[in-house]
Amino acid sequence: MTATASAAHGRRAPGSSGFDMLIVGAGFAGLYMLHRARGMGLSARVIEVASDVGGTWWWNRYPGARCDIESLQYSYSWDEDLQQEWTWTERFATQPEILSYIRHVAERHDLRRDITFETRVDAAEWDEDAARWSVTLSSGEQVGARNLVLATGCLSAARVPDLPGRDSFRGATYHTGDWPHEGVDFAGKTVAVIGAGSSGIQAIPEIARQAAHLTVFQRTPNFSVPARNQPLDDNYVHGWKSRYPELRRQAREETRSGTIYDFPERGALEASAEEREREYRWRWEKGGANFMHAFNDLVISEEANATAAAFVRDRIREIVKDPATAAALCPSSYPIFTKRICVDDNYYATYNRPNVTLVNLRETPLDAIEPGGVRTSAGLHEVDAIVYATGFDAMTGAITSIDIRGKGGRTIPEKWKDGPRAYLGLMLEGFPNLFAVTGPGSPSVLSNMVVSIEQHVDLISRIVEEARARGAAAVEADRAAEDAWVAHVNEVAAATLLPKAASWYMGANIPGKPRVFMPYLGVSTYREACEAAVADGWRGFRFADRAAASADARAAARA
Ligand code: FAD
Ligand code: N01
Repeated sequence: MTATASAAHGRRAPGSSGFDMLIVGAGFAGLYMLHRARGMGLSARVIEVASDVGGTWWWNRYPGARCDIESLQYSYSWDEDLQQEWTWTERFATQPEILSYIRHVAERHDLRRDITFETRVDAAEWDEDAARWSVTLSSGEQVGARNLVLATGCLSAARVPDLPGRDSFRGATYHTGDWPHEGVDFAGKTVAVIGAGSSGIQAIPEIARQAAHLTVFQRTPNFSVPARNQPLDDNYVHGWKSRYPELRRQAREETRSGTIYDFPERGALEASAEEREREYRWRWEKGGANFMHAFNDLVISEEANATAAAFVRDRIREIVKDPATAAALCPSSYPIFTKRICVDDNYYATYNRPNVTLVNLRETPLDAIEPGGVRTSAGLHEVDAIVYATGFDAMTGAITSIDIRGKGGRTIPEKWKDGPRAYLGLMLEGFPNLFAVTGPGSPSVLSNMVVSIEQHVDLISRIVEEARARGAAAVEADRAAEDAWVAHVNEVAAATLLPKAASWYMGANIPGKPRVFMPYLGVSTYREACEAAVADGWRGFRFADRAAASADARAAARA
């Protein structure tokens, strides 16, 4: 390392000029970033508002919460011993099991000693002269950081809609994404669940088993496929563990979603009606999101897509005994797979229980929350508790809730007023040395997120290494490259049916949020695009020259 580079990036004690890297969030992303930063010899600290590690799996403790990507795939690949030693007990792990896995990782790599818990990052300001971020914590402390990594999560800003009278309710209220740690006992209670997305669909069967009566308030029905969750058998686990490195490589480099499924060989319209039925049927019986991969044209052809949607609607009508309830549960206003597919355990059959009622808010809209319950145009539904399964300000909410000011004092909401923009979904022009793990414009929520997180963290590490090798104090996305990437993300989405649903992918669940398709479709193609940019002399990245690096040395000397 050159003398200049070492001045710019060598270890410094926090409190002098701060850290080489400050990481916001201690979920899958923040923990791996910390591990990599340590490996590069950087001084690094994680700031986490929760009181322990886990991110999503710390917050979302609602009954029924589990992953919908098989546990053997929804896990880190960077610690070969860990992936051999860890035992997943079920095909789709429960929230407590995933949380204990993440805790185990934190202990195994002694990560907690570099994490500050119960502290929020409130603001960050780019200091052009010093070429570093000045970060304000909720404790009032100011911390300097050369690099600021937003490992803040795509689905971490829980959202309770601003319903009239919301705060007047005299019973207990909960949000699935901020569930009490001591659990909730619904026995003997009348309960309302508002929302029927993935969280609602997982929670509803569990709450129905406990509550005296459960009323589900549904505005838009979702498509859901059965999980067919089961204990993992030893042979299956051995099959994975004996080929882990190769299977992980395949997931990263050869798939659209970062997950290995039974991949399709042809389009739905190339198959006869009987062949389609057979294909859908065995996937439905096998369970899981594998169903989505029955044919290779399901997200590009409306006609093909309609065959899968019809199959699921037939299953709903088969399972749900009351025809009016079944009709209300059948989605018809958007193509299947254009909202995140839900994966359930006994969801539709739950509506056959005598203690469960579905209220179709399209027929009887929700007027207000009152002290005694939920009022729709048909009258008051009196309840003891309300569960909001109303989702998140996805992908951008956690980022924009931090007051981040880049070059010239520009804020991210100003930059994103027409929709989020980031080069490769990772770096923002005008915000040097700021990285968004799984940011908008990257595969993120359209993928196995652990795979996408690992790829982003590895790429960030390479960018920081490259800056160090060049003696550059700062690296920033190039405006033209950012424009081209945003156009490409839109072009890829526009070639599919994905923008056709009013989904949270489009920002449609947040009033006033620009309607832009946020994630990038394609894990392997995304990885190729990143690698091509690196191979092409770091195309799209502007590394500051050595003069800027010496500004850093001067700033460090001043401190
Ligand atoms: P998170 O786990 O969200 O962690 C971000 C952390 O940042 C949080 O702990 C938060 O408290 C902290 N934070 C945010 N802002 C601040 C701030 N200003 N200051 C301090 N701390 C802050 N993905 C899949 O691929 N497969 C699945 O099966 C799957 N299941 C899911 C189930 C549920 C119920 C939910 C909600 C999401 C699921 N996801 C799934 C997506 C999941 O969010 C990711 O897989 C992954 O856990 C995200 O990890 P992360 O570290 O990027 O973010
Ligand atoms: O949130 P959502 P979620 N009045 O936004 C309704 C991941 N995840 O927490 O569609 C009435 O999908 C809203 O209705 P509508 C996964 O990526 C994964 O369920 O806007 N209803 C909808 O029904 C997932 O996609 C798992 O008409 C209102 C619901 O609330 C993402 O997290 C499990 C309303 C919100 O659904 C988010 O899922 C859980 C209002 N004012 C989560 N506002 C796995 O299984 C909102 N709704 C892996």
